[in-house]
Amino acid sequence: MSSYQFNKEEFKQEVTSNVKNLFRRTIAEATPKQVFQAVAYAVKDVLIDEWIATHKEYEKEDAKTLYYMSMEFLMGRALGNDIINIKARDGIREALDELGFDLNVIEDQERDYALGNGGLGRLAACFLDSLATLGYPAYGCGIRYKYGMFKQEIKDGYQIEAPDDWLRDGNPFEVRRDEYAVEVKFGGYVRTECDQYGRNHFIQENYQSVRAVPYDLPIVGYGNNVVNTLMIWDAEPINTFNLESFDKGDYQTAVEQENLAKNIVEVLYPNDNHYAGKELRLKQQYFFISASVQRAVNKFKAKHDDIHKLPEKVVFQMNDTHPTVAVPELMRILLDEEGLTWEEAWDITTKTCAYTNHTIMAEALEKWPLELFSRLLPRIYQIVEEINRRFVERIRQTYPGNEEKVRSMAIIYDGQVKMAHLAIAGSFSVNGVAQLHTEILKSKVLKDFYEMDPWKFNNKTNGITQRRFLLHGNELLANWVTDKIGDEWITDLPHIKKLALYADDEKCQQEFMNIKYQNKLRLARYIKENNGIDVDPRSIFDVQVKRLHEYKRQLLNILHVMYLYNQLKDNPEMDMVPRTFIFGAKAAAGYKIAKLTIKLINSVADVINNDKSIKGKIKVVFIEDYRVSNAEWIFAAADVSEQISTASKEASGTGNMKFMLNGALTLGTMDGANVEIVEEVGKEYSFIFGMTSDEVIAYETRGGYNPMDIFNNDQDIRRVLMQLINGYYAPNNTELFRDLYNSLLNTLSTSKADTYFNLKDFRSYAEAQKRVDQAYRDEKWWAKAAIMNVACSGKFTSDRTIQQYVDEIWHLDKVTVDMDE
Ligand code: GL7
Repeated sequence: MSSYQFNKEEFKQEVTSNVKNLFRRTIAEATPKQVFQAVAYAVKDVLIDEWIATHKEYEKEDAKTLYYMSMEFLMGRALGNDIINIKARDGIREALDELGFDLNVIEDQERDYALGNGGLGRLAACFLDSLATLGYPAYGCGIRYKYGMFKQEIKDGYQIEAPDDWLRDGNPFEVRRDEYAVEVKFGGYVRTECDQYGRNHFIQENYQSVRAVPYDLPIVGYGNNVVNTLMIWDAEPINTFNLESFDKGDYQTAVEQENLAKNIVEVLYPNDNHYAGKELRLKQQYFFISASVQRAVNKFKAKHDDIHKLPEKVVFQMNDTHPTVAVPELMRILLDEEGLTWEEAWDITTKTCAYTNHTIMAEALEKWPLELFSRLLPRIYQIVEEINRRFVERIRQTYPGNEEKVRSMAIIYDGQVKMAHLAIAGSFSVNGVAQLHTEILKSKVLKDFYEMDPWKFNNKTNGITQRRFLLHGNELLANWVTDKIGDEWITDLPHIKKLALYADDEKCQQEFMNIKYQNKLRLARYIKENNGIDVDPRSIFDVQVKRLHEYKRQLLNILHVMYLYNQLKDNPEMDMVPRTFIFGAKAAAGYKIAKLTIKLINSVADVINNDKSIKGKIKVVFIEDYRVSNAEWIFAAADVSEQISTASKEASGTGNMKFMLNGALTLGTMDGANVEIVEEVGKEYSFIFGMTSDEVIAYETRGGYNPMDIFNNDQDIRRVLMQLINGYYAPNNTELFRDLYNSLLNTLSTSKADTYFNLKDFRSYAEAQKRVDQAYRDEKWWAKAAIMNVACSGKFTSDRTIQQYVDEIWHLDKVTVDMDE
């Protein structure tokens, strides 16, 4: 298989001529942003041929295709990743050098594609990278939001949200595919018509509709000429507004349709792990699902006559419950447009759809009010009612006389459509995202479903792509690894195990620690530029970066910082390794307690960073606008990876894996994939603390615990808590952090006090933090432990995850693309 041959002179010429054509400038006059655009178009020029060749090959092989349906794809930047994957990074760097530009600066001009909130969206992006690299036919199906995840600014310690106008300068990589536009209908009513053969036809009338137009983005495999597609849908008015309709009196309808189209794709909902029940959100879901399912069926029918064979060629993976309307939408097409019987349609649908559960947080469960659901999607609602009727019938047959089962499992109940139940009923596979998470699903959250259909349930532990999070994000370490053990790890991460041979070698340890130091310098410069704070690259970089959520317990982390600071104030000579506590997190715009936690972190930072008496032993930094592009630098620079969620709450976590791959040691609870990380690297090279998930769940069934006992008996904790309400960190407003204090200690109701066990786990956490401090003093041990973390990260590549999905769920055909043909 020959792959792309980079030609430096040609490339320089193309960039120069792109600058000229796009901006009427010579290369010497071009701004870095203009050069970025010019380079992007030059790279696209290469990709396009491989993209076409890949799809020719899929056609020729008539390969089974995955449609990965997701409301979110948190892609980050494309250019740097793409040029790595076409193996042209060194060449392009040299070419740009010769033109007088620095590749890093050029890459920095690209905006992140932030079409996602956090882990769930980033997982989808890693999966696309692995699918292309492994050569599997796959489409990502999503929404082309006009505004992605908001940009976070910190003003006076508070989070301010600014719109993410990511498309302002256009997107050089996208291709608009007008020829594949389809219509999506909302509202109105369904009229039933009986034909001459006595068959019912269902006709939606008086509806509003939009035109869905797909934009394709290339997803480049690593060194294999495969380019897959992320297809994101834009909405347009079905008829451009015209005076004629005004005359006809349809003015109102025309305006409404125009607004509908404009609103649907306007913005990504910034909620992570939280269901808000907004009508527009349901519109977004049906919009992109209907469009994607129509496209998939049309594509299948263009090549095949027998719709019954759909499951042999097509599989839909639903990324959480957000795309669940795919089940009734496929049913609608099979029943109403293909004229199949219910039994035939259901058989095909349940062989085509599969569902991944990503959370057990009750507040994240999607339950749409019937009124809203039936008004917006009248035909879909009829179908869901029939699915429910048959499903309940089956429950009653399986468990005669047990109405409790109906209550807990029905799809429609209590005036709501329960999307998780619909997803399970309509799927042939239901998977969790880490061993512990899947066990909790089977034994607790989805127990009844598991007992009725155990064969559906399976685990697929999440993974991450080492191409972005080591090869791109940490070039120094990547080169070092390749020097030691060769470059197989790039496409076969378990190879990295060979590094274990070097873990005891003192020279290697020094080299490793020196690379870590260089990465810490790079992050320190970033922090200085963006936050104006000086941090000591010789201090321990202790990092918690992820969405802000109570269950993730950033509060526990900052309470511990406050405790440590108290100790230092009491005893300025206290012997401790200097520590930089680094935070990065966005809070959902409406999540008050999360936003207050950000303010607290910044207030604590202000006090501590300006206190000369502690001689810089502690620094606290809140990195503004945490996102994929700066995350790559942060992982590279971390010594300690904070993974401190309340056990049982974090389904998997994937940041934990990115830290490990970059040689940070995990300070964490036995939650999510932390359990498997510890299993791989060993407890001796991690810092584990806190209650187990069984203990947490046992307390929860008993209605919680009483944090006042701790408050009364532990004076260090009491002191920290009092500092939340005595103005220690907010001299002008002693009430500022009252809500945080109350969330921990609510004296009116213990069941609402400290629901995430911050205080319960505090001592155990502080003790683990002490072990970190002790361990870091032994530089050789630390280097060895860090190298062992890298060496044991092989399991956590998304290549492994994808291969398991393929082997056990999707059964896709692998394809090779040869550019010589
Ligand atoms: C999440 C989980 O919270 C997270 O633990 C997991 O790693 C991720 C991907 O499986 O999915 N579930 C969820 O609703 N969000 C997540 O990030 C938003």
